Amino acid sequence: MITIKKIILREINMKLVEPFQTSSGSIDNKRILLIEMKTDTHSAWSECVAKQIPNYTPETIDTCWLMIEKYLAPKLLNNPIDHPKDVFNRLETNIRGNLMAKAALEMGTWGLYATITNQSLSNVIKGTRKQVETGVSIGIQKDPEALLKKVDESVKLGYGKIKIKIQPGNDFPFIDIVRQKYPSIKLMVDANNAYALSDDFSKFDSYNLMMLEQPLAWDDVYQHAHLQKQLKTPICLDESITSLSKAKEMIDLKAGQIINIKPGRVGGFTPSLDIHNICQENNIPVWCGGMLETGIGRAYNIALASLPNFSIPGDLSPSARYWKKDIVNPEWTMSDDGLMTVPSKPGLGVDVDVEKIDAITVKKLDLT
Ligand code: OSB
Ligand code: MG
Repeated sequence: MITIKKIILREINMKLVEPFQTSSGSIDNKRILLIEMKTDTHSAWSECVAKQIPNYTPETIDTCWLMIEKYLAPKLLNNPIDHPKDVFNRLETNIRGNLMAKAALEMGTWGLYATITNQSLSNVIKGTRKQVETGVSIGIQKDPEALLKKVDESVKLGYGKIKIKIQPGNDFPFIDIVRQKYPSIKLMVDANNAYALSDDFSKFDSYNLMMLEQPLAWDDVYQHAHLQKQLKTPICLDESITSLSKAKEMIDLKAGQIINIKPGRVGGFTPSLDIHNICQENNIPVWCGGMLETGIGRAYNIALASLPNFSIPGDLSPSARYWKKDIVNPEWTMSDDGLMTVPSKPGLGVDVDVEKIDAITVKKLDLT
């Protein structure tokens, strides 16, 4: 039984080592919402992955703050929890959507449970991998040569998968220059909704891409089914998979062959585990997406990626790809052969640098 007595919300501001551009906009300075949950004896941190603007999903860091403060935290405070697997349903009761806000709290309870029971996060969710494969997501660059330079650096670092962001006008010459030089690297593209079903997709099939991620509307499954029929390249859904039910829809309609699971996007670990399992039963591989997290959110992603059906390298990069100095110790690092170790220590597996967090906190709220 876990009784949460206090939930602390904080906004911190951190600058990315380089701006990250996608088809829906560019980000440089990041506003980040961190959560700390406390019982009488233990505490755990989690991260809300909502962006500052609603250009990925409808949520933002500000809507999440409001939802957590007004509606979600009161469902957890001083209201005992038997097991973190029960938390998602509790947060779902009479509160629609707002999955990133829910996920931040839901995952925090898994972190708390791991801490209290002296187990690693990976162990708590029955992860099987001791190491996970890394991948890098490279933003849209000004020209193909600039992209190639980024890919050169990434290949040298040993990443297990390279994902490039694309949009109409920044697609084929960019993919082409990379494929010419690297005929066999694991390469994929992410369009973040930038295309329409009426566009010509035939060229994508000539680049031996692992997958084409979310080419059509952010909330669409149906049109992706039509597109998948005319494409050999597997479609991977990201934005439109917001629940187990959406994952089933994708599988039934054959709207995609791979799912990018981001625990923040689906409401936390419990729905992530459900999606992982239904995909495994249907021979649909999954991989763990990223939201440019700090080392705190990364701890949860890496634990999740240790599950058996996370068989494709995720958007899991070491701390240095995002931050000059991360807010955890040790920082997340990768080996020369592109692997990250899944911590076996109890709790998140990394220490949170509270002093550094204090120094960059711009807003703080204690809820009791
Ligand atoms: O579409 O996967 C995406 C970051 C923010 C919003 C959406 C996406 C991304 C990424 C970043 O691709 C991946 C990472 O965290 O390294
Ligand atoms: Mg994506």
